[in-house]
Amino acid sequence: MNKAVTLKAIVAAIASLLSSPFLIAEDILRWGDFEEAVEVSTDADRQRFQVEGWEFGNEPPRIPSGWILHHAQKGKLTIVQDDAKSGNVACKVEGGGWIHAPFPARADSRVNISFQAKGEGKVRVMIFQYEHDSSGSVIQFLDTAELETVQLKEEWTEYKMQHHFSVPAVNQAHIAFDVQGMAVLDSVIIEQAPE
Ligand SMILES: [Ca+2]
Repeated sequence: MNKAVTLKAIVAAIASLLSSPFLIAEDILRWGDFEEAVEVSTDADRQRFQVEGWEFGNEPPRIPSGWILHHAQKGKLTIVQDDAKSGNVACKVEGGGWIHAPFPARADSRVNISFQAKGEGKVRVMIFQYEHDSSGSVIQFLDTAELETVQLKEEWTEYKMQHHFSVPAVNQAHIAFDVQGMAVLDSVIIEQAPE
C-alpha cells in the first residue's frame, strides 16, 4: 500500500476516534453525588423549586442541586452528613417521595446506570423520557421506562442496571427513584454504554 495513503488513513482513524463522544465512558449525570445543595427556606424558594408539601430533615431546609422533588409523589428529604458513600453527604428519602434528575438521551443508545443505596424497604428505578425542542422545552412526554425494583439492605450496596432508549423521539431523560420505605442514596452514575 502507498505509504502516504496509509498515513492519511491512520490520521483519519485517530481523528474520528478523538471526536467520538463515546471513546471514554463519561458520567452524563452531573449531580449524582449529592454534594451540592440549595436552601429552600422561604415560601418563595419552595414555590420556585416546586417543593410545596415536601418535608425536610435539615434546618434550614435544603434540596440537592440538580435534583427535582416530584410534584405529586411527595415525601421527606434529608441531606445526611454522617453516612455518605462518596464525598461528604448522601441523600435520604422517605415517606413515599420520588426524586429525579435530568441527563441527555439519544435514541437507540444504551446507558449504564449505577448507584449506591442503603435503608429499609424498596426503591423502584425508572427512566422518565422526553422529547425536548432546541430551547430545552418539553415537546412531548414519552413512555416511562421501568427498570428494576431493588430491595434495600442495611449496609451500602451498589446496584447496576442498563437502559436502551428505544423510542425514536427521545432526546432527554430523567433517572427517577420511587422510594418505598426509607433509602439513603449516593454515587448515582450514568454512562453511555459502548456502541
Ligand atoms: Ca455523596
